[in-house]
Amino acid sequence: MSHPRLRVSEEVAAALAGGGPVVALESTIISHGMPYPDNVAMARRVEQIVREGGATPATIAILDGVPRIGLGPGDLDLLGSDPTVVKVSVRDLPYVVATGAHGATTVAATMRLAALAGIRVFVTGGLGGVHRGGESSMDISADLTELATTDVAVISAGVKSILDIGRTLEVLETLGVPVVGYGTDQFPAFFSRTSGFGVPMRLDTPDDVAALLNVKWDLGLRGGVVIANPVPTTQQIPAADMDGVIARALADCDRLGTTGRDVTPYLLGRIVEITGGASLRTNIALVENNARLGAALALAYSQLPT
Ligand code: PSU
Ligand code: MN
Repeated sequence: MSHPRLRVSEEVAAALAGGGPVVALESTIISHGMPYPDNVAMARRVEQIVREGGATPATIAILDGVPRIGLGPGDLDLLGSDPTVVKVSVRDLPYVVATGAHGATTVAATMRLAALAGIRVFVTGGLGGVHRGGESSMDISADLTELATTDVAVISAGVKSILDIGRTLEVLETLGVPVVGYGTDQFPAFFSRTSGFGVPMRLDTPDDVAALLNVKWDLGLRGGVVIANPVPTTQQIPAADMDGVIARALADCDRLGTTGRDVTPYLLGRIVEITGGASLRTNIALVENNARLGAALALAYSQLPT
């Protein structure tokens, strides 16, 4: 039985009831991560890729105060274009639900709602983490603390170097979160396949990742797993090319005095502006790449002997 506070679409409910593969998808990436209308096109395409991979997509958001698991095309349009949609991390969930507002869920909030619905595999673009200067500002994404406690595997292309990648990896280690390099020994930096930081473990097939998830949760090791899937080589932007762009975006953010939950959306939008849209093309390509892996992983996990 589904949680009484959630509204699960018929398609997702049927897949879950039959033990079929389901892939959760977040909505902050739609509402606050990319410009309209590319964001809506991306959201639809990613759902299609998940279907082509043999799994059921479950995009997660809050509409009129109802946490929704599995959306229709009109819902994706609203999320992509309505300026009243609030960015919802875990701390914001009760407020947005209780006041009947629209909310786009971050990695942290999407993980929590996916887990409530019984979904174990989640695809996104980039994770939140420790912001640069986070050791004094304490700006550390709730994505990290959520990974410590909620049993969902999160496929991303790593973290952008708008964050402090080294400290982000340190916090994940402290929280006991496995960070798996998928077909790579380097932790990827979103736009680029390399970050200069290694991964603590590497796996090369969906079956191997499914086996790790199974063992972790069987052992009662609660919490998520980061599966870091580098952007395809042909689509990457070399780290050296992004360094100057990111430095400019960070300087502009400082100058404007942007803080709190507005920091990440501001930086994402500014990077698209500065690169004249090149970063957006890479962003879309890496999300699509993650969706292909997500479908394969959900399939492999659903086929494990129970
Ligand atoms: N990084 C990206 N794209 C994104 C986000 C992060 O490259 O869209 C979004 C995700 O929803 C992530 C959130 O969970 O930003 C983190 O926000 P904050 O740093 O405020 O926790
Ligand atoms: Mn923050």
